Amino acid sequence: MEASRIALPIGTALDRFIKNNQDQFQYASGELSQLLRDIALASKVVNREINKAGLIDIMGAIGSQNPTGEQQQKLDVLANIRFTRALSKGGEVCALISEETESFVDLNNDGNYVIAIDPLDGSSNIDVNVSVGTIFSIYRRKSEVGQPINEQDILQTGDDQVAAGYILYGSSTMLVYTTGHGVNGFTYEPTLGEYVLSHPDMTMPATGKIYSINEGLSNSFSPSVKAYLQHCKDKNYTARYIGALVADFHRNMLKGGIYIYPATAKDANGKLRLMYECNALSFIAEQAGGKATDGIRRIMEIKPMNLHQRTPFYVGSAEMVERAIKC
Ligand code: AHM
Ligand code: MG
Repeated sequence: MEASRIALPIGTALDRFIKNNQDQFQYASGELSQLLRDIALASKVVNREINKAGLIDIMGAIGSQNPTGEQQQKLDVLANIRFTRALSKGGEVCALISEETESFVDLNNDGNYVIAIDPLDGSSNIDVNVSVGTIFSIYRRKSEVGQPINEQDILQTGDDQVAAGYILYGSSTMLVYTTGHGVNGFTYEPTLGEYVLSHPDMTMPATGKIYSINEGLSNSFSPSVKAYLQHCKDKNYTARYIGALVADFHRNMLKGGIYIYPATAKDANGKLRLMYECNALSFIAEQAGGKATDGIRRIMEIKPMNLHQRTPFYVGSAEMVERAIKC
Protein backbone atom coordinates (compact mmCIF):
# COMPACT_ATOMS: atom_id res chain seq x y z
CA MET A 1 0.00 0.00 0.00
CA GLU A 2 2.81 2.36 -1.00
CA ALA A 3 0.42 5.13 -2.09
CA SER A 4 -1.34 5.53 1.24
CA ARG A 5 1.78 5.92 3.36
CA ILE A 6 2.12 9.39 4.84
CA ALA A 7 5.61 10.95 4.72
CA LEU A 8 6.25 11.67 8.36
CA PRO A 9 7.81 14.99 9.32
CA ILE A 10 11.10 15.65 11.05
CA GLY A 11 10.57 15.26 14.77
CA THR A 12 8.44 12.11 14.43
CA ALA A 13 9.20 9.61 17.19
CA LEU A 14 10.96 6.41 16.12
CA ASP A 15 8.11 4.19 17.32
CA ARG A 16 5.56 5.99 15.20
CA PHE A 17 7.92 5.96 12.22
CA ILE A 18 8.49 2.22 12.51
CA LYS A 19 4.77 1.55 12.80
CA ASN A 20 3.96 3.80 9.85
CA ASN A 21 6.44 1.97 7.63
CA GLN A 22 5.77 -1.56 8.80
CA ASP A 23 3.83 -2.55 5.69
CA GLN A 24 6.88 -1.90 3.49
CA PHE A 25 8.22 -5.17 4.77
CA GLN A 26 7.11 -8.26 2.89
CA TYR A 27 6.72 -10.38 6.04
CA ALA A 28 4.98 -7.56 7.95
CA SER A 29 3.72 -9.06 11.16
CA GLY A 30 5.16 -6.55 13.60
CA GLU A 31 8.07 -8.77 14.60
CA LEU A 32 10.74 -6.83 12.73
CA SER A 33 9.30 -3.60 14.11
CA GLN A 34 9.56 -5.05 17.59
CA LEU A 35 13.19 -5.99 17.00
CA LEU A 36 14.02 -2.46 15.90
CA ARG A 37 12.32 -1.14 19.01
CA ASP A 38 14.27 -3.58 21.18
CA ILE A 39 17.54 -2.47 19.61
CA ALA A 40 16.60 1.17 20.14
CA LEU A 41 15.77 0.50 23.78
CA ALA A 42 19.04 -1.36 24.45
CA SER A 43 20.94 1.45 22.75
CA LYS A 44 19.44 3.95 25.17
CA VAL A 45 20.74 1.90 28.08
CA VAL A 46 24.18 1.60 26.46
CA ASN A 47 24.13 5.32 25.70
CA ARG A 48 23.49 6.03 29.37
CA GLU A 49 26.38 3.79 30.38
CA ILE A 50 28.73 5.38 27.86
CA ASN A 51 27.78 8.85 29.05
CA LYS A 52 28.68 8.07 32.61
CA ALA A 53 31.78 6.07 31.70
CA GLY A 54 34.08 8.83 32.92
CA LEU A 55 32.29 9.03 36.24
CA ILE A 56 32.30 5.51 37.50
CA ASP A 57 34.66 2.66 37.32
CA ILE A 58 33.37 1.02 34.17
CA MET A 59 36.10 2.23 31.87
CA GLY A 60 39.22 0.44 30.80
CA ALA A 61 40.06 -3.10 29.86
CA ILE A 62 38.36 -6.04 31.54
CA GLY A 63 41.33 -8.34 30.98
CA SER A 64 39.75 -10.95 28.71
CA GLN A 65 40.00 -11.19 24.94
CA ASN A 66 37.27 -11.48 22.33
CA PRO A 67 37.25 -14.32 19.75
CA THR A 68 39.51 -12.41 17.34
CA GLY A 69 42.14 -11.94 20.01
CA GLU A 70 41.55 -8.31 20.96
CA GLN A 71 41.27 -7.09 24.49
CA GLN A 72 37.67 -6.59 25.56
CA GLN A 73 36.67 -3.40 27.28
CA LYS A 74 34.20 -3.40 30.14
CA LEU A 75 31.75 -1.43 28.08
CA ASP A 76 32.04 -3.95 25.21
CA VAL A 77 30.94 -6.62 27.59
CA LEU A 78 28.15 -4.51 29.07
CA ALA A 79 26.87 -3.54 25.65
CA ASN A 80 26.89 -7.17 24.58
CA ILE A 81 24.83 -8.11 27.63
CA ARG A 82 22.35 -5.27 27.08
CA PHE A 83 21.70 -6.08 23.44
CA THR A 84 21.57 -9.83 24.05
CA ARG A 85 19.01 -9.39 26.81
CA ALA A 86 16.89 -6.96 24.82
CA LEU A 87 16.84 -9.25 21.80
CA SER A 88 16.22 -12.46 23.74
CA LYS A 89 13.06 -11.44 25.51
CA GLY A 90 10.43 -11.22 22.76
CA GLY A 91 11.08 -14.64 21.17
CA GLU A 92 11.46 -13.22 17.64
CA VAL A 93 15.17 -14.12 17.45
CA CYS A 94 16.32 -17.69 16.89
CA ALA A 95 20.04 -16.91 16.92
CA LEU A 96 22.26 -14.02 17.84
CA ILE A 97 25.80 -13.69 16.61
CA SER A 98 28.04 -11.11 18.17
CA GLU A 99 31.56 -9.88 17.62
CA GLU A 100 32.05 -10.39 21.34
CA THR A 101 31.14 -14.09 21.47
CA GLU A 102 32.95 -17.06 19.95
CA SER A 103 29.91 -18.94 18.72
CA PHE A 104 26.30 -17.98 18.03
CA VAL A 105 23.80 -17.72 20.85
CA ASP A 106 20.98 -20.16 20.25
CA LEU A 107 17.79 -18.44 21.43
CA ASN A 108 14.35 -19.57 20.39
CA ASN A 109 13.74 -22.26 17.74
CA ASP A 110 10.38 -20.63 17.04
CA GLY A 111 11.98 -17.28 16.24
CA ASN A 112 12.09 -16.07 12.65
CA TYR A 113 15.14 -13.84 12.83
CA VAL A 114 18.91 -14.06 13.08
CA ILE A 115 20.79 -11.01 14.32
CA ALA A 116 24.46 -10.16 13.84
CA ILE A 117 25.75 -7.40 16.05
CA ASP A 118 28.89 -5.54 16.98
CA PRO A 119 27.61 -4.22 20.31
CA LEU A 120 30.32 -1.60 20.73
CA ASP A 121 32.51 -0.84 17.79
CA GLY A 122 35.61 1.33 18.04
CA SER A 123 35.92 0.48 21.69
CA SER A 124 39.57 1.52 21.89
CA ASN A 125 38.14 5.06 21.77
CA ILE A 126 36.22 4.59 25.00
CA ASP A 127 38.98 5.58 27.37
CA VAL A 128 39.55 8.87 25.59
CA ASN A 129 35.94 9.99 25.31
CA VAL A 130 35.70 9.69 21.52
CA SER A 131 32.71 8.44 19.52
CA VAL A 132 31.86 4.74 19.40
CA GLY A 133 29.03 2.84 17.77
CA THR A 134 26.80 -0.23 17.56
CA ILE A 135 26.28 -2.02 14.24
CA PHE A 136 23.55 -4.59 13.52
CA SER A 137 22.22 -6.76 10.71
CA ILE A 138 18.87 -8.58 10.75
CA TYR A 139 18.19 -11.70 8.66
CA ARG A 140 15.22 -14.04 8.23
CA ARG A 141 16.11 -17.60 9.11
CA LYS A 142 16.37 -19.97 6.14
CA SER A 143 15.36 -23.18 7.89
CA GLU A 144 11.83 -23.99 8.99
CA VAL A 145 10.53 -22.37 12.15
CA GLY A 146 10.58 -24.80 15.06
CA GLN A 147 13.67 -26.63 13.82
CA PRO A 148 17.08 -26.14 15.42
CA ILE A 149 18.97 -23.47 13.53
CA ASN A 150 21.75 -24.52 11.20
CA GLU A 151 24.73 -23.06 9.35
CA GLN A 152 22.52 -21.84 6.50
CA ASP A 153 20.66 -19.60 8.93
CA ILE A 154 23.81 -18.18 10.40
CA LEU A 155 26.16 -17.74 7.46
CA GLN A 156 23.96 -15.64 5.20
CA THR A 157 25.28 -13.10 2.71
CA GLY A 158 24.78 -9.36 3.11
CA ASP A 159 22.22 -9.46 0.31
CA ASP A 160 20.03 -11.58 2.61
CA GLN A 161 19.74 -8.81 5.20
CA VAL A 162 16.19 -7.61 5.78
CA ALA A 163 17.29 -4.66 7.89
CA ALA A 164 20.49 -3.14 9.15
CA GLY A 165 21.58 -0.13 11.09
CA TYR A 166 23.96 1.55 13.41
CA ILE A 167 23.91 3.68 16.49
CA LEU A 168 26.48 6.43 16.79
CA TYR A 169 27.25 7.51 20.34
CA GLY A 170 28.76 10.87 19.48
CA SER A 171 28.23 14.51 20.33
CA SER A 172 24.63 13.45 20.00
CA THR A 173 23.43 9.88 19.74
CA MET A 174 21.89 8.76 16.47
CA LEU A 175 20.20 5.64 15.21
CA VAL A 176 20.33 5.12 11.44
CA TYR A 177 18.63 2.16 9.79
CA THR A 178 17.29 0.69 6.60
CA THR A 179 14.80 -2.04 5.81
CA GLY A 180 15.70 -1.86 2.13
CA HIS A 181 13.50 1.17 1.44
CA GLY A 182 15.96 3.99 1.88
CA VAL A 183 17.82 5.12 4.97
CA ASN A 184 16.49 7.19 7.82
CA GLY A 185 18.31 8.74 10.75
CA PHE A 186 16.97 9.49 14.22
CA THR A 187 18.58 11.65 16.88
CA TYR A 188 18.18 10.78 20.53
CA GLU A 189 16.46 13.43 22.62
CA PRO A 190 17.76 12.59 26.09
CA THR A 191 15.28 14.65 28.06
CA LEU A 192 12.38 12.83 26.38
CA GLY A 193 14.17 9.49 26.17
CA GLU A 194 13.07 9.26 22.52
CA TYR A 195 14.71 8.94 19.14
CA VAL A 196 13.16 11.45 16.76
CA LEU A 197 13.41 11.58 12.98
CA SER A 198 16.14 14.08 12.13
CA HIS A 199 17.57 12.80 8.83
CA PRO A 200 14.78 11.47 6.57
CA ASP A 201 15.72 9.68 3.33
CA MET A 202 19.45 9.98 3.78
CA THR A 203 21.54 9.96 0.63
CA MET A 204 25.27 9.84 0.31
CA PRO A 205 26.81 12.46 -2.01
CA ALA A 206 28.03 10.80 -5.23
CA THR A 207 31.50 12.08 -4.52
CA GLY A 208 33.35 13.99 -1.83
CA LYS A 209 36.71 15.18 -0.62
CA ILE A 210 37.30 13.06 2.46
CA TYR A 211 39.33 9.87 2.63
CA SER A 212 39.51 7.84 5.83
CA ILE A 213 42.21 5.23 6.28
CA ASN A 214 44.82 4.35 8.87
CA GLU A 215 47.72 5.73 6.90
CA GLY A 216 50.15 4.70 9.59
CA LEU A 217 49.89 1.22 8.05
CA SER A 218 50.75 2.46 4.56
CA ASN A 219 54.11 0.68 4.34
CA SER A 220 52.19 -2.57 4.12
CA PHE A 221 49.49 -1.42 1.66
CA SER A 222 49.40 -2.91 -1.83
CA PRO A 223 50.63 -0.76 -4.75
CA SER A 224 47.01 -0.23 -5.81
CA VAL A 225 45.96 1.17 -2.42
CA LYS A 226 49.04 3.38 -2.45
CA ALA A 227 48.10 4.57 -5.93
CA TYR A 228 44.60 5.49 -4.77
CA LEU A 229 45.99 7.39 -1.79
CA GLN A 230 48.28 9.28 -4.14
CA HIS A 231 45.22 10.12 -6.23
CA CYS A 232 43.50 11.50 -3.10
CA LYS A 233 46.51 13.68 -2.39
CA ASP A 234 46.77 14.84 -5.99
CA LYS A 235 43.14 15.92 -5.70
CA ASN A 236 43.84 17.73 -2.41
CA TYR A 237 41.35 15.62 -0.53
CA THR A 238 41.18 15.85 3.25
CA ALA A 239 42.22 12.95 5.48
CA ARG A 240 39.86 12.25 8.39
CA TYR A 241 40.18 9.13 10.54
CA ILE A 242 38.52 8.75 13.92
CA GLY A 243 39.32 5.06 14.30
CA ALA A 244 35.68 4.26 15.06
CA LEU A 245 34.10 2.87 11.92
CA VAL A 246 30.57 4.08 12.64
CA ALA A 247 31.76 7.64 13.21
CA ASP A 248 33.98 7.67 10.12
CA PHE A 249 31.23 6.11 8.02
CA HIS A 250 28.56 8.49 9.30
CA ARG A 251 30.63 11.58 8.57
CA ASN A 252 31.41 10.36 5.06
CA MET A 253 27.76 9.49 4.50
CA LEU A 254 26.73 13.07 5.30
CA LYS A 255 29.60 14.91 3.66
CA GLY A 256 30.76 12.54 0.91
CA GLY A 257 33.90 10.49 1.27
CA ILE A 258 35.47 7.07 1.29
CA TYR A 259 36.47 4.80 4.17
CA ILE A 260 39.10 2.16 3.46
CA TYR A 261 40.44 -0.66 5.61
CA PRO A 262 42.53 -2.63 3.14
CA ALA A 263 44.55 -5.81 3.41
CA THR A 264 47.76 -5.18 5.32
CA ALA A 265 50.91 -7.19 5.99
CA LYS A 266 49.49 -8.06 9.41
CA ASP A 267 45.93 -8.82 8.30
CA ALA A 268 45.76 -10.28 4.78
CA ASN A 269 41.99 -9.79 4.84
CA GLY A 270 42.02 -6.43 6.54
CA LYS A 271 40.74 -5.98 10.05
CA LEU A 272 37.01 -5.53 9.79
CA ARG A 273 34.47 -8.32 10.16
CA LEU A 274 32.17 -9.11 7.29
CA MET A 275 29.22 -10.15 9.43
CA TYR A 276 29.29 -7.59 12.23
CA GLU A 277 30.58 -4.46 10.57
CA CYS A 278 30.84 -4.55 6.79
CA ASN A 279 27.53 -6.10 5.71
CA ALA A 280 25.35 -3.69 7.67
CA LEU A 281 27.23 -0.58 6.59
CA SER A 282 27.28 -1.83 2.98
CA PHE A 283 23.50 -2.25 3.02
CA ILE A 284 23.09 1.28 4.35
CA ALA A 285 25.64 2.71 1.92
CA GLU A 286 23.94 1.11 -1.08
CA GLN A 287 20.51 2.19 0.10
CA ALA A 288 21.84 5.74 0.34
CA GLY A 289 23.33 5.61 -3.18
CA GLY A 290 26.88 4.71 -2.12
CA LYS A 291 28.99 1.61 -2.77
CA ALA A 292 30.86 -1.01 -0.78
CA THR A 293 33.41 -3.49 -2.06
CA ASP A 294 36.34 -5.61 -0.98
CA GLY A 295 38.20 -4.32 -4.03
CA ILE A 296 36.83 -7.04 -6.30
CA ARG A 297 33.28 -7.93 -5.28
CA ARG A 298 30.35 -6.13 -3.72
CA ILE A 299 30.65 -6.78 0.00
CA MET A 300 27.07 -8.02 0.19
CA GLU A 301 27.75 -10.80 -2.33
CA ILE A 302 30.45 -12.42 -0.24
CA LYS A 303 29.41 -15.80 1.13
CA PRO A 304 30.72 -16.00 4.68
CA MET A 305 32.65 -19.14 5.54
CA ASN A 306 32.83 -18.43 9.25
CA LEU A 307 31.31 -16.09 11.80
CA HIS A 308 34.32 -13.90 12.45
CA GLN A 309 35.55 -13.66 8.87
CA ARG A 310 37.36 -10.47 7.95
CA THR A 311 37.37 -8.61 4.66
CA PRO A 312 39.10 -5.65 3.09
CA PHE A 313 36.54 -2.83 3.06
CA TYR A 314 36.08 0.15 0.75
CA VAL A 315 32.84 2.02 1.41
CA GLY A 316 31.42 5.43 0.70
CA SER A 317 30.50 7.77 -2.11
CA ALA A 318 29.89 5.81 -5.31
CA GLU A 319 32.33 7.68 -7.55
CA MET A 320 35.13 7.51 -5.00
CA VAL A 321 34.69 3.78 -4.44
CA GLU A 322 34.62 3.22 -8.20
CA ARG A 323 37.84 5.20 -8.57
CA ALA A 324 39.47 3.15 -5.82
CA ILE A 325 38.42 -0.07 -7.57
CA LYS A 326 39.97 1.17 -10.82
CA CYS A 327 43.27 1.58 -9.03
P1 AHM B 1 36.71 -3.12 17.06
O1 AHM B 1 35.49 -3.78 16.52
O2 AHM B 1 37.61 -4.06 17.77
O3 AHM B 1 36.42 -1.88 17.81
O4 AHM B 1 37.61 -2.72 15.76
C1 AHM B 1 37.03 -2.05 14.70
C2 AHM B 1 37.60 -0.67 14.63
C3 AHM B 1 36.82 0.23 13.70
O5 AHM B 1 35.80 0.90 14.36
C4 AHM B 1 37.88 1.17 13.24
O6 AHM B 1 37.56 1.79 12.03
C5 AHM B 1 39.08 0.29 13.14
O7 AHM B 1 38.90 -0.75 14.08
C6 AHM B 1 40.33 1.00 13.48
O8 AHM B 1 41.40 0.13 13.36
P2 AHM B 1 42.91 0.65 13.39
O9 AHM B 1 43.17 1.11 14.76
O10 AHM B 1 43.72 -0.52 12.97
O11 AHM B 1 42.99 1.77 12.38
MG1 MG C 1 33.91 -3.75 15.72
